[in-house]
Amino acid sequence: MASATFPAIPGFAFPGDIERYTGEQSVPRAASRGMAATAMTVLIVDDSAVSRKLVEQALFGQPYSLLFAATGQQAVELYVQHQPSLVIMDWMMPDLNGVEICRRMRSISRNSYAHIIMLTGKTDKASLVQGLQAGADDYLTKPFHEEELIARVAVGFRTVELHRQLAAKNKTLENLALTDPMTGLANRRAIDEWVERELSSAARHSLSFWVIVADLDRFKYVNDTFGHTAGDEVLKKFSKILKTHTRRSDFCGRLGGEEFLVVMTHATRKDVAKVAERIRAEFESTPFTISGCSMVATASLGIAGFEANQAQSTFNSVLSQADAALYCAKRTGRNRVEIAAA
Ligand code: GH3
Ligand code: MG
Ligand code: MG
Repeated sequence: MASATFPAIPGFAFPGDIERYTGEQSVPRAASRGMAATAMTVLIVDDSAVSRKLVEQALFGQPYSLLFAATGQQAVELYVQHQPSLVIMDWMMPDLNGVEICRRMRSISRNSYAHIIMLTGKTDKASLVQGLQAGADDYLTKPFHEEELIARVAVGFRTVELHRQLAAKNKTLENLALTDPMTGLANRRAIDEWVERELSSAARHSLSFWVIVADLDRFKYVNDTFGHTAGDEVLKKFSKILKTHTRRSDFCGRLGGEEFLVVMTHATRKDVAKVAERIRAEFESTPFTISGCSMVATASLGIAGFEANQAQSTFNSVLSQADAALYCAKRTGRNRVEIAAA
């Protein structure tokens, strides 16, 4: 997950007694302790300046950057702009009440979880249930106990950190589920998901869309002669060549076995043919040394696609045309590039 950096808020006027507190005097700046500037930010929301001060004093000496809002509207704005990890929120506000602010904050999608603590003078259970149901994680009643507030804020940051770790792990798993482990290229699942989207966008905007399919030649022979491990090395080498000869915006994947795919957009028929030919030539001119023996592997490639105006095309139809071109390359001698008729 990219860590967001937030620009300064030029001209952001805090009316009345609203101040954006950077913690320079009383709270150590998070950045100076080598932390991400936004990771340890607490947004304190209260219409009473005295109450805000009490929370500020309670958190004095803690490693948090503090932001202050005196109205619900400002709270939501600061929440969007600064993505604080933790919010301490008063219940009764002049414009929006705590429950409404909570609901609004929860409806805003963001990369990281925020822990919301309601700080309220209301002690009846029905109100507390309402606050928790609106999305608050915890609550404290006023007047609060300083040590308890500090402890609960620390618990909140622990929860936020767990959320962050979980999100990072999910991202890793997601990437693994879409990656071919041997070559690091997109796997069939990723190809299906990504290419279909890319194709419909190309068709909608009348852009070009090209598929190159490549199949290594007589690969069974490579395995049978040099062994499966050597075969794997050849597959990895071919994957590297695919990556080096395509742009970052192109898409390379492993369809399965010794079959690969490249999707190119914003390219002419001539460009694509040139790229495919370069891939073929580079692979042919890369000898492998296996157990002291030198060997050369080759690949055949088929191309299909369109330069524009193909709203009816599906990925499967383009892929089968590219496959037909590939088998034409196989039939006519291998180690060749064939392009489907326009
Ligand atoms: P052609 O030129 O007609 O494509 O012949 P070929 O031998 O390449 O085609 P065939 O489909 O007969 O054989 C493909 C071989 O690819 C057989 C299979 O063992 C091998 N293969 C598939 N996946 C892997 C892999 O992950 N690693 C290795 N080493 N070999 C693989
Ligand atoms: Mg093959
Ligand atoms: Mg094959």
